[in-house]
Amino acid sequence: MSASGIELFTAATPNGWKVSIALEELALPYTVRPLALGKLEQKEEWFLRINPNGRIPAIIDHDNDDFAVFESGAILVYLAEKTGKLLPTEARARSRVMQWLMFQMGGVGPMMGQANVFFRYAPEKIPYAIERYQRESRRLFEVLERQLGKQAYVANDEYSIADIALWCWVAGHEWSGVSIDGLPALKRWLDLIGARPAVQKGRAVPPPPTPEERARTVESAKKMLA
Ligand SMILES: N[C@@H](CCC(=O)N[C@@H](CS)C(=O)NCC(=O)O)C(=O)O
Repeated sequence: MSASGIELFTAATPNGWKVSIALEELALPYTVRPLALGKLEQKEEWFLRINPNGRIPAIIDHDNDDFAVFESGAILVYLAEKTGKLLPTEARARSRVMQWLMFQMGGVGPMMGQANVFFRYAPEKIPYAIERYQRESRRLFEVLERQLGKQAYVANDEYSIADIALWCWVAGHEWSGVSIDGLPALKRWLDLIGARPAVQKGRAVPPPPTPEERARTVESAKKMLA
């Protein structure tokens, strides 16, 4: 366990990247503790004491009496408040960031996550389930398209934790089998955020799993779903 800075418990997934990207953007010192999801390390007792939900990401802030935070949205808000960056203080601008962050946490993330489950991992292909989650994800992309047709960033006219949270999921649209064809503003925004050096650095944390590790994660996900 590190003695100072932020300790990040993570894996190479959209929810994990949200936090490593935010840490890079905020230039906060951090150490990475990768968890082997395929080996169900996230369900071990020691980790449940950090995140009772047994999922990544989670952080421990060693500069704040080892305070632990779980849920990626809550971690983003914690880090933004700790540094006074990526979350405006003016009430309405702040509310807009929270609205789009909740839109990601309650909508885009769960819908794309379920699209991944039924499109990629489920032992049985159930067209109704695949189509339901892909269609709902596409509908949410169209909501973003309308918003991004009006302004450069999702919540306000400046980059925020809402862009980080949404980008991490939407950038994986191909893996979820959801097209972004005919959504030019969304495409523009994907490229804009994806070109940021901190986004590229954070997206590479932890290094992507080897093909064997990835196969093990897929197998373990299938077993959990069986
Ligand atoms: N709402 C949670 C979702 C976390 C989540 O689903 N994490 C996935 C990886 S993206 C995970 O740990 N999966 C392994 C498992 O469910 O055991 C958050 O945003 O932090």
